[in-house]
Amino acid sequence: MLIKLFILSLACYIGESKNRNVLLIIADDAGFETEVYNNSVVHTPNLRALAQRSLVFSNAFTSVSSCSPSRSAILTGLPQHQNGMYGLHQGVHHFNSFDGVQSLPLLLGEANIHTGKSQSDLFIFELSNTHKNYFYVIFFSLIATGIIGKKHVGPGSVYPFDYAYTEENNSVLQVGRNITRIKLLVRKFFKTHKDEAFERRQKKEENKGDRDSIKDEERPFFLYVAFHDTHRCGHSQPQYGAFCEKFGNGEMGMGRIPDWTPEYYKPEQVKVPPFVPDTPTARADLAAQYTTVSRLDQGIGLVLQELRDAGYENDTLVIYSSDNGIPFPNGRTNLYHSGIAEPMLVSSPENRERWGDTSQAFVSLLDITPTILDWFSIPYPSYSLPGSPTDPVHLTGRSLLPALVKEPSSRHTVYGSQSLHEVTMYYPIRSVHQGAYHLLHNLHYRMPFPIDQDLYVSPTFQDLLNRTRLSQPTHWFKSLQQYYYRERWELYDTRSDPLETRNLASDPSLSAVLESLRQSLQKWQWETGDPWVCGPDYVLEAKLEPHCRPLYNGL
Ligand SMILES: *[C@@H]1O[C@H](CO)[C@@H](O)[C@H](O)[C@H]1NC(C)=O
Ligand SMILES: *[C@@H]1O[C@H](CO)[C@@H](O)[C@H](O)[C@H]1NC(C)=O
Ligand SMILES: *[C@@H]1O[C@H](CO)[C@@H](O)[C@H](O)[C@H]1NC(C)=O
Ligand SMILES: *[C@@H]1O[C@H](CO)[C@@H](O)[C@H](O)[C@H]1NC(C)=O
Ligand SMILES: *[C@@H]1O[C@H](CO)[C@@H](O)[C@H](O)[C@H]1NC(C)=O
Ligand SMILES: [Ca+2]
Repeated sequence: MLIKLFILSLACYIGESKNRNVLLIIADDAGFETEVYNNSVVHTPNLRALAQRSLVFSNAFTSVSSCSPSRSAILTGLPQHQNGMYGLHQGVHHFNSFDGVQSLPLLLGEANIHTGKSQSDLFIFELSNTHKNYFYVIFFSLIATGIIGKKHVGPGSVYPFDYAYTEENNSVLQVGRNITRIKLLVRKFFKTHKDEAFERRQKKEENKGDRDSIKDEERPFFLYVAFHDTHRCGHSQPQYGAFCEKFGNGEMGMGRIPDWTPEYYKPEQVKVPPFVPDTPTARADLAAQYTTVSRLDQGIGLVLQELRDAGYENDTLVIYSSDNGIPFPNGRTNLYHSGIAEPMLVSSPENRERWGDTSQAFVSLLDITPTILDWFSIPYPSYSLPGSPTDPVHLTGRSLLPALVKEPSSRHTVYGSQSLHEVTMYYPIRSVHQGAYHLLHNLHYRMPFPIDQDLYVSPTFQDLLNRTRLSQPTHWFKSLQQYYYRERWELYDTRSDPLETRNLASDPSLSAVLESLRQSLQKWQWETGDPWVCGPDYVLEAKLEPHCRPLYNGL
């Protein structure tokens, strides 16, 4: 009886069923230098067009301001201290996520739960769930996964993709910045996808004379396009300019990217973010960054055109964001607002009611994995990691899909966790941003804040060093000394002090705010199995009941 009812409901549902796919676009070190975020200088018509079909988040934050840790957090929903990717993955130091981590591509590849699509799938169904008023069919079909561009996470077994063109087997300039090549790789992904569906249909026809359309045989897909723009280039390929802005521009020795029309900006034109020194050198640096933004924007246009041409526009959730803050002082590698605030566009063809709106909700890149699982109706994973069998892993992020329908009333808090960037750059910070208040805990605040190689050689930072050394005006909002040596606790009122210049941690009138933020931060650290939860004045004794024991070290 139950089964009969189920089949009946399912039959109704099938009538309007369709595939659901995901296109996740992540830029590298990109910020708010776009029309979408009201920068009136830089031209980004393609991002603007995407924003018109998206909900635009103005309070989106990464949990960590470093490439691999952020990408691992995007793809697992777990902060770096929980998934194990403490620092940069590439090169000899090869930080990796723990072997037992269940990443998004792993979960999607193994997913055997999917909304019913065609009756031919019913031969192995089971009644599974009545979540969201839909009936679900279990059938043993996988979601096709693809990655094009910068991967920068490992090990391979934790982040498996069916289709992969990344720095692991290609030049990162080609798969991450050559937008013609990226366009062709996206086209190839869709073609491979359709060819596979065609083969499936042929097999079925041989067996059963089924008359489904090709589309009905298609698996859903998750395609991750990870641009290497707008990352700096001066440290690795200085011949192409500070931001690789000359790569492929058609000038002598630069090669050509046929689909890219470079846009050039004058240093006088750029909008200098308030946390960057306003000097001629920094302005020239930003003008180069803007040119690279034009390649990113045109690349996004090409990728979206491929999606449209392949007929997936109305079936595909598109998410655009970036992994960390822009590569300028106070930006990337910092958990200050300037290091963690990210652009974030979410475009759902099924939820058009808020297209073009701006949301003030506090959202985290830790929400991306829960959002994509929700879109595919796959339950959030529940498992234990070998190192901490008593601390079951559960996602602390939440799906963004409800926000696409209605502005959420309960999203005021995001958390941050940074441990390293390069292997030498140990500087653990934990943070919580709740409403107006932003609290940062610099665990080893007596050490100088470390500087990465890529930023170090940048014109802006070299200029800052020179000016400091020569006692010239830096035109920066803080001194290098202040930048290197921080207080243990930093508390900012970001509404009255968006640049985070006045530390209110010792303000007695805010002691209750400070205490409440410290407690929610601690709670999140325990919940996410943070090994740093007791530092620097206590030691974590993890045996039996984990707890913090005092060191009496004067902190
Ligand atoms: C850009 O400015 C407009 C007009 O002031 C405003 O409505 C919109 O929310 C801003 N967009 C973002 C993303 O801040
Ligand atoms: C990269 O890996 C993909 C498989 O994911 C393969 O098809 C492609 O040929 C490889 N490219 C190179 C240059 O080895
Ligand atoms: C970019 O890729 C296209 C297509 O593969 C190629 O023809 C072109 O030479 C590449 N450009 C550069 C600068 O490598
Ligand atoms: C997508 O949906 C819109 C609005 O419903 C429709 O106008 C358009 O033709 C659809 N595109 C495709 C490719 O189905
Ligand atoms: C900084 O000073 C050094 C040494 O005088 C000089 O070679 C370099 O060009 C300067 N860099 C910038 C960006 O001003
Ligand atoms: Ca990055």
